[in-house]
Amino acid sequence: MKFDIIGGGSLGLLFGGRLAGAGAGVTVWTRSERQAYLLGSGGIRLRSPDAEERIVRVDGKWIETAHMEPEAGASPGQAPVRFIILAVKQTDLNDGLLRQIGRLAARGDGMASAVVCLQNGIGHMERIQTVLPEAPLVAAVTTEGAKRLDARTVVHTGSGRTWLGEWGTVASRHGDTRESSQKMLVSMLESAGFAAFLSNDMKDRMYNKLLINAVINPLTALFDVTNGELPAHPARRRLMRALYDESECLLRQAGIATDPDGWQAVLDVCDRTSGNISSMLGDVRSGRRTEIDAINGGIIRLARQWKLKSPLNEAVTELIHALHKEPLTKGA
Ligand code: KPL
Repeated sequence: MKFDIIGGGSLGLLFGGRLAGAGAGVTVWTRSERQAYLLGSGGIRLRSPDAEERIVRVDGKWIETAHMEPEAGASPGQAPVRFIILAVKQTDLNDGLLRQIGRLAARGDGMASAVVCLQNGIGHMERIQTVLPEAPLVAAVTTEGAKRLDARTVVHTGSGRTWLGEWGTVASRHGDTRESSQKMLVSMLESAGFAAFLSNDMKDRMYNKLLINAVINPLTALFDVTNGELPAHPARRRLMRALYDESECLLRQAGIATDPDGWQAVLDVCDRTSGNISSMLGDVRSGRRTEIDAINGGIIRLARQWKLKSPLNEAVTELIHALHKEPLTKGA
């Protein structure tokens, strides 16, 4: 089985490294030519939480060269099943990148590759579907914890679960093949050591992951703390709870089946990934655009649609926007 991993961030390296370690053919497509070179020449360095390390060989390619891939039918002997794992943040999902992915999906053995989408937040599946109307899409939600240390090194900071399910209704030329290929994907992920499951209720799962991100991401970024430090302080924990309650109540009123143990799930993620900084804090620290509009912004849009109020989500969204324009320095 062949995998194209789009993005050499923490999740891209974790999934790419473990799949390659389990015998899959893996190409990691990166935004920087240098990272592609480093991965292709040295492989991915996978570190377990107890600091055990192994190096796995992968192919590293620069995403700008995607248009040079062979056209459909030009590559005899290709693997019969191929997945493109889209492991970049929502903020990096621009039309140019999606068109590159469309080219990758259309090349090779004539069998359309499924595109597996691992993004946080909501709204991305609809956007991807608009730009790639022909590609079979698989929505994915993962609670795996990973931290990238450098261009080649990733630490698996906490084991989680990954759910996958078909998105949309692209008519497939291969009928049943699609369902069986999703089963093969799950069993490949299992061989790579992931707890992976097929799901028929991906929308609810995505919203339940959204609830976790809507609490942890903006608050860790605003307080400049690790995921584990966030609930450790009583005032921060009260704020987490208030933001959780507002968001959960809104989702429920909008007809989403929220997890009855959702609050505990938020605390569990903080615990399992306690040494991590959230992706949003990472973005704020490096002056990059954050995913706030896809996370808390998504909740605000839903609230407006249902004529409901979302004052806390609005407040954290405004504060993160302000922080992005004027990053705080610790101790300032
Ligand atoms: O998904 C995450 C993120 O940082 O974006 C969490 C679950 C908060 C783990 O860090």
